[in-house]
Amino acid sequence: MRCLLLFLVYVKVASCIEYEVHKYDGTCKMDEVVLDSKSFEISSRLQDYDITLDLIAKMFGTGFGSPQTGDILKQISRLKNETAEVKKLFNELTDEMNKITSDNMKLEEQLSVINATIKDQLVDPCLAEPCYNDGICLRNKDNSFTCICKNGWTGKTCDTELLDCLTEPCLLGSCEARFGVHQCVCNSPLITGKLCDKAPKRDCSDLYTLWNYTMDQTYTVTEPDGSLTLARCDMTTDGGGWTVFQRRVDNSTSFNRNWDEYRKGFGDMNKNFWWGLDHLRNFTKDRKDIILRIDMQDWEGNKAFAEYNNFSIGDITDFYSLHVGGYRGNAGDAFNFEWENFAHNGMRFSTPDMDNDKSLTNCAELYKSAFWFNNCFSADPNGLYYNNKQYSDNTF
Ligand SMILES: [Ca+2]
Repeated sequence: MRCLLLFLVYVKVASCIEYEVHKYDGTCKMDEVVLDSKSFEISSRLQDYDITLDLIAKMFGTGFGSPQTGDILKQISRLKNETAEVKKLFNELTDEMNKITSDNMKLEEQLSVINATIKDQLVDPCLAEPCYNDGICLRNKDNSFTCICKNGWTGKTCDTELLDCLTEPCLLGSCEARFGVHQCVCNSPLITGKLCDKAPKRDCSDLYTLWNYTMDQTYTVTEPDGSLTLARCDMTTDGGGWTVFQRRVDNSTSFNRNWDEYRKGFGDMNKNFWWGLDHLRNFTKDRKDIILRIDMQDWEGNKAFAEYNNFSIGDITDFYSLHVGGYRGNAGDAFNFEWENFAHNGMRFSTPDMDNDKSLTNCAELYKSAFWFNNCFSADPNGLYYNNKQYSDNTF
């Protein structure tokens, strides 16, 4: 294999058969030849300088007639050496650049393969693992997916449990066949869970209507913040489901108590007690359907009651002010009493140590009681408990 060594690089060279002529030093190389015009120009100039230096040297001849001529020839020789050095360096850089360009092309090829793979995987919907409960994901032609669900599960993503309530009973609902599967149908929209086993226990009404608790006793209910508290439930009076917040059956418990005790509650839930203003506030907060009922009995056994719709109380910054709506009953409407100064609706709660009433005196201290006093009252269920017929007691 032969090739010509060319020094003139202005022409396209086709004399290197199977090899390529290196554009910068004219040698034949297997390497790819850089066709960059800038490199070509630099290489050409270096070649020009070399030729020019040869011409100058020729003009001075070979004689060393004068010391100046000798110096000039020495300088020319030095410049030629330096030009050759620069050319060599340039060729090395060019080779290096070719290598980098070649590596770069290989990397780009690899990158395009990787990109294609990733792109393909990105459109695969099964990579997101959309099937729950060990369902198997199949990729469809249109890049959607189909889940093959394990036994007991259904739905597009296998997230719906197929419950056969014929074997697993519904707690607060009934088992009905729907779409070929037996499923629990809950007794109330408030009840949730596949087996209708989740329902609120906000008060005795929830316990009665949702949970079918029918005994008159103390149960656990859930406050709005999730904490548990005890509540006394009356499940027999007028349809049941009543949360009792005050109860007096004898004189064994004093109701002449201070603000903190009325806030937190006191007494024995099986006998005489006050549930507590904080519980009452939580219980009526954000509710529009609470009915307040007051039952009372005198020494002759005569009974009377009063009921109010839309019962609620304010928060502590409002001193638990009383709000009631329409009246129903046979005891008389004390809360919206005809003498305005004695009516209780809208009043703040007062205790002997916390006078929030509208009287110049302190009603709670004066009557050893605590209530939503005005100036002062038409009802005083927390007042002194008389043991004889001189004064009737109130149970409420
Ligand atoms: Ca006062």
